Amino acid sequence: MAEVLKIIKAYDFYSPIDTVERISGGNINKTYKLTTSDGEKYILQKINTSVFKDPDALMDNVVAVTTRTNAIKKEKSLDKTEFLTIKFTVDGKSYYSGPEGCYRVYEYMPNSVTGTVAQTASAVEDAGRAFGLFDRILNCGEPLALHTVIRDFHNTPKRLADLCEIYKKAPESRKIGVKSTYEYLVGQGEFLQKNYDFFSGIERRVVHNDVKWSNVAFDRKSGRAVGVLDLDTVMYGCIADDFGDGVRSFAGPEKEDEISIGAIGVDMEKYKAFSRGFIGELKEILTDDEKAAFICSPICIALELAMRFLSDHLGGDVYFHTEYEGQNLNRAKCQAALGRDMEARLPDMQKWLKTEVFDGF
Ligand code: GN1
Ligand code: MG
Repeated sequence: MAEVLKIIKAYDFYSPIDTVERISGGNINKTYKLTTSDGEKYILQKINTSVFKDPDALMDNVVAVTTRTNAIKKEKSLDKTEFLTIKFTVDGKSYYSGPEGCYRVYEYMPNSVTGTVAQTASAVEDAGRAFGLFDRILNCGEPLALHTVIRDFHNTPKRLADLCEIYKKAPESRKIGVKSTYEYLVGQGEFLQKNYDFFSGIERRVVHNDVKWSNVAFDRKSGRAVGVLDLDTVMYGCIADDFGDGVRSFAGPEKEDEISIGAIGVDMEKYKAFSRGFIGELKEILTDDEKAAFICSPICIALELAMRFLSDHLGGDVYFHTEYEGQNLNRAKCQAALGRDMEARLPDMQKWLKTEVFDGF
């Protein structure tokens, strides 16, 4: 906390900071809510530089994205939607860098809350709409110049090769309880390769790359989704990956480390709600290949996350923040079980998308 008090001196908050509150939730960065004596709120984040090795590139992207989204909000009078805004340091920099690490400040989305809104189908549809709108406006007009902040982010064959490599080297103590999940994932190699090859040939677009429940801000009173958070992984990629991520997060179990197998599966009502919201905003710009990629993308993303969580468990929990021993293994098992359930429901999901959302493309 002493560290935080020092960082805030790099900013002019117009009135003194009264309270600093740690916000839980993110797996990578550390987040705090700051409140001034006038009741103004800000978000302070410590950037995890082991994950984001080039903070200049990361913050160049954030500035490019926030500038574009806020310009479009103004131009199109998008009064009901909020976009993140960076607060610059008194020296005019987009982030603070010093011996304490790298920190940045966002203005707080007014009257918003995260995580507390019930995950009902209508809230899911609304959240889908917020992400769809975000992706749509980042892909209109002059193409944005963005850095690739993490290479091979959705390269599932590489994620699998990395997992196999880590598995070979991992101590026996980390392999306890891992075998069946590991073997299941290895068995998905052909499926992942086929889809990765297909996705790689599809139009590159600016995509959010972290479409999950905790990255949606809701209005405190109305409960409507007002905007999307977390711009760290906004990069060029395949828009189907955002759809897949949204499905696995919004229509899967609410807890990412759910261990009760009976509670792990796709909620088809929420699947439909998310598709309506997300695709409703994007329908006009999607190509047939993109639409086709939406069918398998939720399975690919669930398996990708299962591989990432399992690799981190085997490698000693160095990437994702954990709150208890074995959390990454539970997360991996949960995503693998979700992948399996989606596989079984694939015909239903495909039918719904083709007939109800894409008018039989
Ligand atoms: C990480 O830190 P957070 O929660 O925004 C991860 C995402 C995963 C997500 C799973 C840079 O995001 O890729 O989908 O956890 N971010 C990075 O909850 O790896
Ligand atoms: Mg993120």
